[in-house]
Parts: sequence; structure tokens; C-alpha cells
Amino acid sequence: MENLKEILRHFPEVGEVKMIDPIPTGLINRTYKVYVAGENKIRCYILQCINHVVFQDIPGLQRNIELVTSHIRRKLEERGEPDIDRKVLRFLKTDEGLSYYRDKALYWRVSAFIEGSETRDELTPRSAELVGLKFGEFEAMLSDLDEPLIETIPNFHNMEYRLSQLHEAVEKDAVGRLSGVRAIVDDIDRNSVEMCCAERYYREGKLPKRICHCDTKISNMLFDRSGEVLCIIDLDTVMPAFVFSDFGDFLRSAANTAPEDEPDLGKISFNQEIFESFAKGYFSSAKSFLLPLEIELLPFSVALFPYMQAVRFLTDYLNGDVYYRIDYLEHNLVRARAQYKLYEEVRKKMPELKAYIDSLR
Ligand code: GN1
Ligand code: MG
Repeated sequence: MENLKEILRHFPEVGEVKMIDPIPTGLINRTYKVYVAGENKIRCYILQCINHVVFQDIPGLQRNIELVTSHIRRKLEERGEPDIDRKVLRFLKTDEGLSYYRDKALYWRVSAFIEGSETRDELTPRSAELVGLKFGEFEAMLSDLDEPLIETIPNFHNMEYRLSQLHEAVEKDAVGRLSGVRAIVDDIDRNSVEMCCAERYYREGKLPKRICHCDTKISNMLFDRSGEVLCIIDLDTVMPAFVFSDFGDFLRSAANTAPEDEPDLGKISFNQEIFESFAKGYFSSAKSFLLPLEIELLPFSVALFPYMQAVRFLTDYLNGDVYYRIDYLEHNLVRARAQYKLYEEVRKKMPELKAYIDSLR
């Protein structure tokens, strides 16, 4: 706590800290809620230690975030939107005028906590439509950002690259876990050519990259108490990617009937109703800029993301759990199996998914 207070002293706006609570979400960064004595009530901030092993260019990452949040802020102002500080994140400057503070090897940042905001674990079909609309809007607002953004994690949603990482981990078998997972590695390999179609379209010049969020899950959205979406958070991975990344990755968590690390595979299925409402909302705000091929690939992306996540969790399991935070020894394997099961469930529903997207065109 003393050490954290010392860090906070470099952000002059913060003032006198009363209390600091860890927020135990997210698999990558460390996050805290900071309570500060205000004039007549307590104010709060969010303090984060950015994982510099995962994100190797933090000045570049913070520059992305500054560009994105100021662009969105400008758009909201132009639209005459009320209450803007609750609709886009605001990061504090350090005494040196930077949006992050470096303490030896560690990088810290602080944002204003949005009063009255909360996160949700589940969606109803009605709220899924609104959330879809908001993500489409987020992408639409960023579609005319001229400044180039860096890839904060190079090849982040590149399926070919993720498979090459898996194959490297299989080759090394660093901690002797391969013999227990041969079957799922084979399953993954059987589908790999099909799951890498987007990278091929990109090389052929048919599919563009656009600025996407790249970590669209329900827990990365803030709601007000009445359930209205306020703001999209966790902007570390905002970068150029295939536009369907945000669509597919969101449904990976939102339309899964179980948590992403569900050990009982029987509980995992794909909720078609959530898919339809989300797609409807997304389409209404994104159709103005989506190309026909991008629309055609939306159902594919719903299968791609559980598949990619299975590959990523399994790779980390084979490497000895060096990337994702785990709660127990086999956690990454349980996650990989759960995601692979979701992928299989999505595949079974592919004809229905395609028919629904066609009906929206
Ligand atoms: C990581 O840290 P968190 O929970 O926001 C990961 C995502 C994965 C997700 C799986 C930078 O996100 O890509 O989809 O875990 N973020 C990074 O839950 O790797
Ligand atoms: Mg994240």
C-alpha cells in the first residue's frame, strides 16, 4: 500500500489517498481502486500496473490510448452528447505531463473512476442488442482516425501466428505436458487451414484491417445502474485488426452458456438468441462501413475466436503457464478444452448463423 501511494504521488490530480483495494479481474494487468478524500465526498480512481512482459512498447500503447480516447471525446462533443466524462475514459497526467509513470521496470497509469458504473457478467437478449450497437459505434467512431496506431501486441489476432506459437510449444514440450494433450492438438490441426482464411484474404488484398478493440467481452464494458451501456474500457489492445475480431470475440464470452473456464463440458453451448440480438445491434451501427466480405465473415469469426482462444490457452499450458494468470495447476488446459468445446458448438450452428446474417443484409 505504501508503495502504491508513492506511485500515486506522481499523479498530482489524485491528492490524499484514503484506501486502495485490489480489483481481481483481468488475466494480464494488475488493477486497483483508489479512494481519495474530495471536497464533500469520496472520489475514486483506477490505478493499473501495465504488464510490460505482454505489452513491450508501453509508450506506444499509451499513445494509442490517448489518440483513441481524445478522438472519441471529440466525436461525442460534436454530437452534443451530455455527460461525456462517463462515456469515455479519462487518464491522468503525471507531474512530467505523461499518461504513465515508470517506476524502475514497472509502468503505472491512473484513470478517473466513472461514478455509478458497474460491470456485468451476463447479458439478456435485450441488452445484447444495445451492446452490439455500442461496439459498432465504437468502431464507426474510430473509422476516420487518421493517425496510425501500433499493434500493441504484434500479430495479436493473427491465427496463423497463434498456430505457429502452438507448434513451437509442441516441439519444445518445455514441461512435459504434451503426452496428455495430443488429442486436442490433433483436433486443432485438422481445422487449421479453414481457420486461417482471413490471413489469406488479407494477403490477397481483399480484407482490410481497421481499428478494433480486440478484447471485447462483457466485463470490458461499463453499465450504469439501469443497465445502459456507458463506456468501453480496457483499451490496451485497441489496434488495427480484422473488423470481425470484435464481433467474434464478444460472442465468445457473451453467447457461451458457461464461463470461459467451465470444467463441465456438458454445460457449454452457444446461445443463438444472444447472437441474433447482438448481431442486429452491431449491424445497425456498423453496416455503414462494412465491406461485403467483412459481413460474409461474421459467422466465421464466431467460430474463429473460441478456436483461437483454445490455441492460446493450450500453448500457454504447454509452455508451463507463463502468460495467463492461473488459479490452479490445470487451469489453462481446462480453459483450452472449454473453448474448443464452444468452437464445436458454434460449428454445429453455422447454417443458422449464416442465415441470420443474410437476413440482416
Ligand atoms: C486476456 O486480461 P484480460 O482478461 O483483459 C487476453 C485476451 C483474452 C482473455 C481471455 C492482452 O484479457 O486476449 O481473450 O484474456 N488479453 C491479452 O479471457 O492477451
Ligand atoms: Mg484485456
